[in-house]
Amino acid sequence: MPGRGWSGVGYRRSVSDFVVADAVPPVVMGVLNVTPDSFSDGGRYTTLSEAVAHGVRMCAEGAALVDVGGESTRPGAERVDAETEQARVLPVIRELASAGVPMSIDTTRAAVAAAALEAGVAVVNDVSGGLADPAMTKVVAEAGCPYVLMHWRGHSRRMAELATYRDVVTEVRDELAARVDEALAAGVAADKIIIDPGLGFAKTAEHNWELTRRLAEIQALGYPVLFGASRKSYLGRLLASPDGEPRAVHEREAATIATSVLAVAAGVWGVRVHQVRDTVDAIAVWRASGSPRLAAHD
Ligand code: PMM
Repeated sequence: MPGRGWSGVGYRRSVSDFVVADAVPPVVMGVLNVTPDSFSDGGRYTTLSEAVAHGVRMCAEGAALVDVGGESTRPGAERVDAETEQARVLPVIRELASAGVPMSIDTTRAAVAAAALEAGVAVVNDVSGGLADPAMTKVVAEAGCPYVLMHWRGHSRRMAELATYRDVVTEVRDELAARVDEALAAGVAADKIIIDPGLGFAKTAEHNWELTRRLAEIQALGYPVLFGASRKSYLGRLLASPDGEPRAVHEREAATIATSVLAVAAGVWGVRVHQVRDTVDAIAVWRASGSPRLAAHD
């Protein structure tokens, strides 16, 4: 089964060759934000025991990675300092590591990434793709760990004003390619790199849909793609009430699952979601149906 339907989409290698923490693609990454203010789950897992229980649960539900984050990237969010970020994530990571839960650290800071790797995470998920902290690629290269490198143009506070593109897909592709080149130059191995178009990060709803429609152009860079649509505001806008009120964050699950499965059918390596079990179920349906691929990507 692994390998079928995954090769030959312009990848330098088959996505199925790219196994992280024993996970065969499509990988489900479960979100664990230990922040008081993330837009989707902020404030829900702020005690150690709640956060750990949720991480263990997502792993049991089929998350190949639990993505632990201690700084909100919600549009407009103010930054927290590195000490605060570290104090939020490290105790959770230590406990989840001793419970055998495979994890990534969602951080833009090299020092936080290094401490998290030391504490037991397997993967670094950097929403800035190395732009926010010039020391990040060196930390990743030295650790020899997989590196999720997302498209990003600036911190959350300034994100909205940076959402200007002539053609969002070619610009995201080219800017990602530049980040990949920098990671490679710093010594990160090509087979450790995963790219992510960064839905919602300096992107309007139209930009997100255009990237979703033309994922193949991002995949053509030759790296596995992670896709993170879960509960994002463009889904809230899609499902708005007739008077224009966006759908509430926790009522965007069906849309999240539909979007994630379409991305899987387009050949992504993984999806980053809050609701692991339902996503795993939906992917099981996709598999049982013969892993159909979107025609544009055949
Ligand atoms: N989105 C968020 C945070 N981290 N990481 C990656 N690689 N891709 C994403 O799309 C992404 C991310 C913001 O969502 P959240 O506040 O629900 O975690």
